[in-house]
Amino acid sequence: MRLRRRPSPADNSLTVRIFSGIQPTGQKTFGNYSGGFRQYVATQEEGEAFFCIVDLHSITVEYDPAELRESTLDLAAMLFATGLDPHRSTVFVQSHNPDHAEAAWLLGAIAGYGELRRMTQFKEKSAAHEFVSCGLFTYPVLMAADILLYQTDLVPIGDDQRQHLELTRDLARRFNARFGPTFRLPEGRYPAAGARIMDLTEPTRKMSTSTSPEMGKILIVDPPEAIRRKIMSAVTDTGREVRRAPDKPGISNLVEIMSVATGRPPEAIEAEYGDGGYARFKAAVADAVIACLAPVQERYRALRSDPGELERLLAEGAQKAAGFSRPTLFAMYERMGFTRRPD
Ligand code: ATP
Ligand code: LTN
Repeated sequence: MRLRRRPSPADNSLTVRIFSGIQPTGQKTFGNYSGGFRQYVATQEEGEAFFCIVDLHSITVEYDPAELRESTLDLAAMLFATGLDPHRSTVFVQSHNPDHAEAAWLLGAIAGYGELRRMTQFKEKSAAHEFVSCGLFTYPVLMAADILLYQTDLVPIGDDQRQHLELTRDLARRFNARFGPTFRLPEGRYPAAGARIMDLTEPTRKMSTSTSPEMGKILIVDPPEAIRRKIMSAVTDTGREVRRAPDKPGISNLVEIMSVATGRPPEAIEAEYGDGGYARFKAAVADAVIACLAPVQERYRALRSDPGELERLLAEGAQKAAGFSRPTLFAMYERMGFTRRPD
């Protein structure tokens, strides 16, 4: 990636910065593996990487406090189990670095009611809940703060976060134009295959941690029998040809899942399974997903059994993260005309 000129005193790094966030809610799915975990591991090699467990985002819809505490450690274990190296990447909890909440408040001054109201995720989630929190509405502003605080170049995400990333870029441009150059403009990194894994029972909706039914989502921690049962009963379209097509969302989704699980391009999979029929193909997809997740599950169980070590790694991560975000936060205050914070 091209290196940029320094746009601000807060941005004194010439290395590529990578940032992504993931919510500590529920059990993570194969969709999260595809658009999230798998990409985090690939991008950590490319520069200075930060991966944030976004607990402040998780309280924007109804949740259980005891569950949030457990899910935070579950997710930390999963991030390391899927291959993040704590010596290379900074893995931390959002609420452990107060700069995120502060920067979100500041960015709230330049985010418009109209643009937030247009966010698809807000429209969908607010329609699905009786009580719509203020936090759900301003959720994308906090996400922008997460990203911009680290002078991020690259954001590995799934397709569902595209609109939020565009908003982040708009806010960065607006801030830079109004208060002077302060933020780098981040770019999204989406996987070539598997950017949007679909629900197995309803392949026109995304496979979602929070809204998919049990049979619609493959959990990363699912035992092999459960994975097989879910894939074998996945909704497919009429026909027997294994080929992606806009009017065949069911089989298209299984081809993408197979591609993610094996690392092979979708075209090679279509060529191999072509007209062999859906049942044979589904059995092969189940085998591939089980084989892909088995080593992750084993590492996950080992890591999750030592919460003290996970907490220690997260504490180290938070301290390191704050060292990187602080100069940007202070530059924001200064540019916006606040008096200097007493030491
Ligand atoms: P929810 O579905 O409850 O809104 P989520 O799973 O989208 O939650 P996160 O767990 O924070 O929310 O998502 C982490 C990452 O996983 C994000 O980068 C997101 O784009 C990606 N992701 C989530 N679902 C899918 C999917 N079905 N296909 C590909 N990537 C996905
Ligand atoms: N909004 C994202 C989670 C998220 C995120 C971020 C992703 C919060 N902050 C910063 C990338 C960068 C989601 O719902 N999946």
